[in-house]
Amino acid sequence: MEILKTLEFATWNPSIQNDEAADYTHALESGQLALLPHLSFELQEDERHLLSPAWSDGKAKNISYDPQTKVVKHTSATGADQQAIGRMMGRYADCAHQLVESLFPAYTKGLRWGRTSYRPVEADGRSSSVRKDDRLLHVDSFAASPVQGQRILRIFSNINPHGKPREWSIGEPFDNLAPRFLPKIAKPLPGSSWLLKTLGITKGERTAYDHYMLQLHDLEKLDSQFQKTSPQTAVSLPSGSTWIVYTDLVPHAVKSGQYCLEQTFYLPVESMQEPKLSPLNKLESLLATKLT
Ligand SMILES: O=C(O)CCC(=O)C(=O)O
Ligand SMILES: [Fe+2]
Repeated sequence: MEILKTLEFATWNPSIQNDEAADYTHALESGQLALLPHLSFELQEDERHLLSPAWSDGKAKNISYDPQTKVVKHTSATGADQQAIGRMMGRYADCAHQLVESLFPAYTKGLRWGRTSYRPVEADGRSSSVRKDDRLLHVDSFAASPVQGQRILRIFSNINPHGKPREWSIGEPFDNLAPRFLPKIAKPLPGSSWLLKTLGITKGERTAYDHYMLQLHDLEKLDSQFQKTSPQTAVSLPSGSTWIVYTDLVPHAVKSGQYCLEQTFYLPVESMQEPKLSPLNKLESLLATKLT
């Protein structure tokens, strides 16, 4: 299977035929990264000053925005600057939403909003703990925010003003990875999900599915042999481009790049065109047990 599915669209709401949509949805669900090299998110004149790492709070990896409450977090900006960041990220959230609804119309009903992120800091050389280091190959799983089986669908746009690509690595398919790591993962402890929720460590219940996915994420990052020797393909994501990928399925790592916007959506497995292709279904088959 090709890693990339290149789509030539240059608008956020292209109109496409049903069979085209089914084809794009199949590509995405199979683990291809949909790259739109000509779809750029344009900043407005009064947003250009937002292109600086100084707007990060220096602690969190990314500036974060909630499209539903419109709250901006993890930024040093205050007042009018903070409002400008919120407006820019809100516009991006709307564009990403239109794009998903246009290319994958079957998702419209099930799609749930996640956060928007703005990444103004150079990705190469940010210091962080191994578990938080996205320069290491991993599938996404969020320790504090269980998805309870839902898919993690993410839209990224490289808005670098100096033409600098964002460099990613893509690892081998989930079907190769999961059997390699699953034997090393212990079952969740009885009562642990209740405890994590009660202590406020997780927002909602960490299901068995979340447990296995988080362990998979952590074990991949912590395994230096795996990081060194597993097959990886370099993918260069040009400035002025947009890409869409199921990051819970496709192992990825960011090697370098600065100035990126990202929108997260969650999708129930039942809303997929081919639910069989979900990590939930794959893990349940491998473990021969229900995980949610
Ligand atoms: O910042 C990036 O390009 C991707 C980082 C990553 O792994 C993620 O956001 O899940
Ligand atoms: Fe990731």
